Amino acid sequence: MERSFLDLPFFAESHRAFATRLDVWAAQHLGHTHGLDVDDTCRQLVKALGDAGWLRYCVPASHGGALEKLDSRTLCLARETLGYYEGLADFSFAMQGLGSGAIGIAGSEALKQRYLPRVATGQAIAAFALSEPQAGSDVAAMAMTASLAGDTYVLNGEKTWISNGGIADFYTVFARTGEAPGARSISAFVVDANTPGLDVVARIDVIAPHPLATLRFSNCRIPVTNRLGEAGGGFKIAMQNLDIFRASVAAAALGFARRALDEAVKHAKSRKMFGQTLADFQLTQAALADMATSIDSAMLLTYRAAWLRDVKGERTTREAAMAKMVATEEAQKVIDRAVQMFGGQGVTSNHPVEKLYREIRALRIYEGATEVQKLIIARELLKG
Ligand code: COS
Repeated sequence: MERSFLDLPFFAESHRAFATRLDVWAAQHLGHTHGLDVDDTCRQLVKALGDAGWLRYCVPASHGGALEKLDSRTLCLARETLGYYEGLADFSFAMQGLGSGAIGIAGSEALKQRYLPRVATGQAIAAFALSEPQAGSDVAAMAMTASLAGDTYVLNGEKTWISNGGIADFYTVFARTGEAPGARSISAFVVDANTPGLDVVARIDVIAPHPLATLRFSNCRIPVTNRLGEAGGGFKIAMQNLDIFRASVAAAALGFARRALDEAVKHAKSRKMFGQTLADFQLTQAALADMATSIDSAMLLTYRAAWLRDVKGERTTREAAMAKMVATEEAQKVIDRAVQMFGGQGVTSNHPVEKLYREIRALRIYEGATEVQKLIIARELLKG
């Protein structure tokens, strides 16, 4: 994978070493799960990523992680590299982080001890259950309730579009506890997948298959101690978690786009037509130049957001939103151009660029659609 960008001052030596080690590992170990269904593929990938120690970057060192706290640049480098080699490897890595992030942010010591070390080794699969049928972009509109009854909370409602739904060992769940209207009455919880009253009621097939499901909670009882942080503090926890992982979605898009460009360059240099190679045509050169420039601009936004968070310790809501929007939108264009360059091969099922074409689409929607990122950027701008 192209790695000259690692010379930029955004990175420390440890990042360069990490990216190089992961690149070598990914080139050797990914892409060997053909023929398995999507659930088994993801289970195997979580195990492989856990055994090799990569999932330790998803949790803090105090609870089995590799670094003192989550490092945004490392998460981005991991997703970019894994995305380059295998979309589901990136997905499995990212969900361990997103699914356990709220525990790291606000969980009690007991919850951190119970879940995070197992996330770091791949022994437990994590999931983040925020969206509902009537509350996707508008998180504060969620309807699911958690009512206090003695020393338990009783959960009722539905969550949908839940990644790892069906294979997760536990879910970070957000529900309304009723302290105040809107965003201020949402609380966060950890719910084990085998808790009575929690059912996976539908699996959802999507353009690039991955484990995705609708969950139903019917009088599902969990101990009060499974709440993360204060009652009513769940919305902020969700947003803080998304602030970290949104920049990493940008990085995954970057990995997909880099792969598409590499495939396109290889093809352009070897494909003969009209007595020359595809790369000899100025139209091809113009396309490749646009693709490379899009990738570099997305890369700069992505690692700016990551660097700001790691080094300055600032809230990076605006920068992460810009990175996510630009990187996913540009990656879609880069990949589309690669498909076009490959002609008929480009739309053949399971051709590398055809797979990327399907993989990238959801990234413009999940963890805040492009339109939501625009709202977030404009809000931050106007509030100054
Ligand atoms: N970090 C910390 N706190 C934050 C925050 C952040 N990034 N974003 C918002 N908050 C706080 C606000 O400061 C506000 O606090 P106060 O009540 O103390 O003032 C509170 O949370 C409510 O914020 P806001 O009024 O901005 O909430 P809205 O309901 O208007 O929603 C958006 C804002 C659109 C940004 C939010 O709903 C969102 O991100 N939606 C997309 C969700 C998403 O990514 N879904 C995909 C699910 S995961 S695949």
